[in-house]
Parts: sequence; structure tokens; C-alpha cells
Amino acid sequence: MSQNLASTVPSQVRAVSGRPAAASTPMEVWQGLSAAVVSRIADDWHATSEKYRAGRQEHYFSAEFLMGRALLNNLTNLGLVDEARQAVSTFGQDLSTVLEQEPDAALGNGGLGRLAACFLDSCATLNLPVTGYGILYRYGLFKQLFSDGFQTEQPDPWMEEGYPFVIRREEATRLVRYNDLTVKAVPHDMPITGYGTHNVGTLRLWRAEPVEEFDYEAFNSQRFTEAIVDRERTNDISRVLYPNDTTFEGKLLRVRQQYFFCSASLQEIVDNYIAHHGTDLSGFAEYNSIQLNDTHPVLAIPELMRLLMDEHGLGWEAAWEVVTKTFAYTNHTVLAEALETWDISIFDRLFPRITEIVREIDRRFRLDMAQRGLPQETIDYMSPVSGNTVRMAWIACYASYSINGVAALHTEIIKRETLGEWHAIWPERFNNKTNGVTPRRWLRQCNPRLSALLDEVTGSDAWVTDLSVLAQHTDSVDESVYQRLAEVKRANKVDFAAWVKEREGVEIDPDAVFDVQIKRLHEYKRQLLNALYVLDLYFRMKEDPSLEVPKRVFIFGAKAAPGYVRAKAVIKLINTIGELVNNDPVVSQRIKVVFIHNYNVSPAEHIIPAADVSEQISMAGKEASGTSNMKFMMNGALTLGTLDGANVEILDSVGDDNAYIFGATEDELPTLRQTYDPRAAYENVPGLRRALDALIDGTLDDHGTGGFADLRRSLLEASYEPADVYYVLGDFAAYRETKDAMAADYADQRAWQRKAWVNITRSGRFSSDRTISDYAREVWHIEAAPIA
Ligand code: H53
Repeated sequence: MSQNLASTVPSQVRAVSGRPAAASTPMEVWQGLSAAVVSRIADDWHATSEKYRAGRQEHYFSAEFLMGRALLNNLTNLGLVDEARQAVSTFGQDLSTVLEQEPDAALGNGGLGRLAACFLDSCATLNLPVTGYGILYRYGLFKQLFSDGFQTEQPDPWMEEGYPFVIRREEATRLVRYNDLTVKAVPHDMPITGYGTHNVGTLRLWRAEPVEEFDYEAFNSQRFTEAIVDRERTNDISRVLYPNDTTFEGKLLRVRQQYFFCSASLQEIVDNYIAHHGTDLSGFAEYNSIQLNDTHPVLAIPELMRLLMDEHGLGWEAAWEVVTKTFAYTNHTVLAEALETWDISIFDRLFPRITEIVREIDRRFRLDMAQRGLPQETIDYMSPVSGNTVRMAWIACYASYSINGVAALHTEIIKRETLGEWHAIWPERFNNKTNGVTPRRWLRQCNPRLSALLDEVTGSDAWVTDLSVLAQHTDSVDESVYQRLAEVKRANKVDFAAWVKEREGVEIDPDAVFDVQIKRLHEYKRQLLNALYVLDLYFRMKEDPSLEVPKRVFIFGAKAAPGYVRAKAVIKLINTIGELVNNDPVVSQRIKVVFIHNYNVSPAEHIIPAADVSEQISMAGKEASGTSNMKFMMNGALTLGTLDGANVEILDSVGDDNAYIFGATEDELPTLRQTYDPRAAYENVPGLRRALDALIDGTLDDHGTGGFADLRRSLLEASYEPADVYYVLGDFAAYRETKDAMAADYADQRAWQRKAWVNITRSGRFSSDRTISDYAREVWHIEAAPIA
């Protein structure tokens, strides 16, 4: 029986704080309210788990789940926001203050991790039997601070103060064995509520713990360090999330992490199969499918072979038959530096049996390909093991029944290039699943004003679980809607300006165009192109003070991988340009630059509803999909972008008149590159010389690090490496022209709001509900299983 929150929250708060609710801190109230929510869903959660366990299920394996905050999301999904506000107000607390206490669960880097989180939300909402499996990192993605405009990193111990949405399941502990170490894998479950349903899904995160807390014998003999060495080595496994997005580092600990969660999850899945369907594992794939989110969990392939053969008595052929019907692989990138390869000596050291299995997969692969008559060169290129290198993507392609890209263009590129050899042999395995984002968090929850307008215009909240219904209203609305939309955006911008003032200390004008680029810092995403535009605009304004410049705020948010020196130089550059612009008494009247520090899921929830312009300016062909582009669109920001990733499909949905597209296309680039001369661009493209020279002539100070000169060289000097790999200077003129024109268009508010309306109402295909329905039907072959 579910009790009203008003009756359960005070006692939960008291249990946490040991004080009357009215005397408890907002943090304690957050804890108590969260515990009350967990208590409220406990029966449904249990019933859902039991139901899913017995039938065919999907398991989503991912090293990252970028969940963000849980409480408001759960309250929204359960329809309890008002009840919660009421409950905490009875003892004098304000719900929004309470909600702001919650740390972000930042167990991911960027798009890939956040995609996994959106997918879980959709699976729960659609009542689909899907469970997520990952790692309970003690430290999530680092916290970013700026010191003199340089990024610095701090650890993020997100659970330290207690986190009610993670429940330890001691009884389901497994052992994971390495050659040099055996560790306990203790599952910690997060409930995943859906919108308007009783089903509650699960995200199971494994935490590594020592089998023995410490070596008592060594401790007693005063060998203190020795007593705790193994404990620390074990704790290391789930201690920290690797802070790299789309780049790969061949670190031993990382392989340990990957094997850790794959092995623990598979043991559980196999045991569950046996409990429900008996000990004949040959039917395993009828009840289980596993989606591999990138190559990070690909060790699950040899590990399932090991479990089936060594622990459950299947022969190689029978085990391989099961494995190749179980796994499906999602590729998220064409960047070579992201495709994981491991030195086989690492496998030898950690798990010799897995090495044996991988070598046998390789041997059989070579035979298989030779029988198909493939040339030796192709076989060598495609083989899972080459010399001392194990290639995880190739293992995934060989063993998976489905291989998908994450946007139409991306899938075409992997079929043609990245995985072209595989596509030639198994075209039927390839399919596209364009990414999506959940309209619960990214519209309903983060933008209540727009949500209310959509409820009103459509006559119900049905759009929250079927975003495609909005398309019926693209044209059939009366004029007043555009005015209302402008008011919603304006109010969101006022809120956001207050948030920025408080958080970053910068004053911004809600009447300016809010032009936003928020995403991980990477050269291919070309934040540098945006920075050069701002710098050039600054010079144009200095040169001609009478220049008509629409008021604008250039908003950035981005973390750089701590070891990515050039990305960090771009951060410093943007902050330095910000200082120049914001401190200029004349220029700052028209434009401002704000770099939101520590960009993460919850800042995004403040930024996106207030954005006018969505910067999606990667070099064409490099961004697999992008997902912030979809969130912006849903919230009525217009895309300024290249024809890359899902931008292509966004353009297709809204039409040419409702997006601002510029720059070289993926199919043009190879030809353009042949004659491309960045020096000529520097000399001839208006504005470029002045902007680039400012990096070295003392206008902008990088504190003697040489970072700015390096950025300039990376664009101009071929001796350095191929100059301007990401075609920044090549696209500059088109970018400048389009961005200028876009800003000018903002003056016609009626026309602008019409474009925004088209974007919002045509965003249906970018709901992760659509993506997940497609996976469920075409790849996973699972059906909705609502609990009674
Ligand atoms: O995955 C997103 C895409 C985005 C892509 C990103 C990604 C990572 O965040 C990490 C590793 C990787 O290989 C790819 O860059 O384009 O939208 C979700 O598919």
C-alpha cells in the first residue's frame, strides 16, 4: 500500500538526521524524501524484477551511465512532485532548495554515458524487460574548476554523504577471479522509474570489495602495509571512472574494470537462466540478449564462452552458437583513437584462460575467412589478434548478431569505411539506430513552462510518452502560440541569467541571443571555431564601433580529459577571450562570453531550456550522432550546425528554413582536402589573420605555457602534423556568414518563434522512446511486460 509522502517523509527525515524534521538540514531532507520515494516503489520494483527474470530479457552492458540527479526525475515519473512539495513544506522546507542538495551521479563522460541513462528511462516507461549493468565508481567524472582560466580537476566522491537511490544487494555477491587476485563483486541497484507506469527497472552497478577485509596475520605481525595491499588493489577496481571520452588508453586497471563488471553480470545472468529454465545452457539466447555499449564490455564475449564451456560443460561449437546469438554491438565513433586494442600480455597477466579463448576465436576466424576465400591481407587486417594486439571491435563484429551505428550518416560511414570489411561479409548484421533523448528529463522535467504550454496546446500530457503527437500541431496553432513561446523562453532566460550570476559571477542580459555550445572538449567538435568567431567579432567591433551587432551571449560548457593538453589550451583560450570581451566597456555592452564550469547533467538542465542557438559544428563525418542537438531542438533552440551525425536528420525533420547549416559536407571533404591550404585561408579569409595572430602577439596571455601558439601552429603548420586536421579554417568563412545571418534573424521574433515551434513539434523522432522501440523490435526481440 502506498502511503502519502506527507505521512512518510517526516519519519524518514528524522531517521536520517536524528532530529525533528523541522530542525534538519536540506541535505537531510533530501535523504529522507529520497528514502520515502524508494520505500514507495519497493513493492513494484520487486514485482518488476521477478517478472523480468522469468521471461526473455535484454541486458545493457555499459562502462558508463551518466545518470545525473535522481530525485526530481523519480518524482516527475511517479507524478509526485506536488505531493513532495507539500510534504516538505509542512516542516518549513522548500522543495527546490532540497532538490539542489543532490549530487549528480556522474558515472560517465559524455554522450555515450548519457545515452545509456536515457535508454534506461525509456525502457522503464515502455515496460520493457531491460536491465543495465555497469560499475559503481566511488569517484565519478572529476569536478572541473578554473584557476586563472585553466582547467583543474578535483575528485568527485558523489556517494560519500549517503545516497538512498543505491541499494546494496549483499546476497547477490559474486566472485571475479584474476590470475593474481580474487575479488568480491557486490551489486548495488538503482531503481529506474518510468513515466506513468508501475514498472520499475534496474540499473545494477558492481562494486569491487576484498574477499578478506585485510590480512589479520600480517597485521598482527605489525606488517601493516602488507596487510592492506590486496584490499587497496581490489578497491582500485571500482574506485574511479576513466575521464576519457572517445579516446582510448591502454591501462591495465581499465581492463580489470571491464572484465570485472562483465564477469559478475554474466555469472548472474547465467545463474538466473538456470534457476528459471534449467541447466541446459544451449537455450540461453532464447531468453537473453546483451547489448554491448561500445567496445568497453567486449570482454563479455570470451567470458561467456568461458562460463559456458568451463563451468557449464558446453563444447566450443555449442558455446559459440549461443554467444553469437546473444551479443549485439553498438559502435559510437569513427575516430581511430577510440577503438580499443589491448596488448595481449595484459590478458596473459590478468586472465590466461581468456587469452586462450581469444586466441582460439582468432584461429577459427582465420580458418573461416580462408574458407570464404578472403585474401590473406584482408584476413590479417580483420583478425581479432594481430601480433601482440587484441582488437576489441573486431571481436565484437565477429561474435555479434547485430552491429549498429547511432545516426544514419554514421551507420553509412561505418558500413563503408570503419567496419567496411565486416559489412562486405555480413551486410545483414548492420543496422542503424539513430540516438534519442528522454523527453521526461529533457523537456517535462527541465522545462516546466514549455511543458505547460504543450499540455495546453495538445490538450493533454500524452506527448510525454509519445512525443510524435506534437507533429499534429506544427501548423494548426493560432498566432498567439508564438507569443506564448517567446514568453516561455524569455522567462527561462531570466531564470538562467540569475543562475549564471550566482554560479559564475557574470551578468548577462536575457534579451540577448543565448548561443550555446555544451559538450566534451575535443578538437573534432571544434570549440576552437566558435572561439575564433567570438575573437573575430570582438575585433570587428573594436575596428568599427558603429557596427550593428545583435546582442549575444556566447555560452560554453566543456570538460577536457585531464591528459588532453590541446583541449585544455582551448578552454584557457575561451576563458581568456571571455576576459577580454567581458572587461571591455564598449564591446561588453553587446556581447558576453560565459564558460559554465563543471558542466554536467544538472547544469545542462538549466542551460538547455534557456538556449536560442544550438552549436553543433563538428567537422562533417566525425560526430557519430550527438545528442545535445536533440535536447536543444526539443526546447526550441535552433541548430547552427554542419551536416554531421544526427544534425542531418534534424534538418530533414525541420526543413531548410528552420535550421542554419553551413560548411563542407562529409562527401565533399576528401576532394577539398586535396587542395586545401590553411595558410591561404589565413591570408585571404576576412578576419582570420587578425584572430590567429592574437594568439601570439600578446593580445591573449596563456601564462607562458605556449598553449595558444600550439593551437595556432596546429591550424597552420604542416610540418607540425597535417595542418588543421579538423578543417577549422576551411569552414570559418561559411560559419561566420551563417552565424552573423542567424543572429540578425533573431530580430524578427515572430519568424524566430515559428522556427522554434517547428523544431519542438518535429522532435518526436529524437525521443529515446522511438530509439528503444526500434531496438526492442528489430534487435532485442523483447516485448513489453507490464506488472499487474
Ligand atoms: O557517443 C554518443 C554520440 C557521440 C559520440 C559519443 C561517444 C562517447 O561519448 C564516448 C565514446 C565514443 O566512442 C562515442 O561521440 O557522437 O552521440 C552516443 O552515441
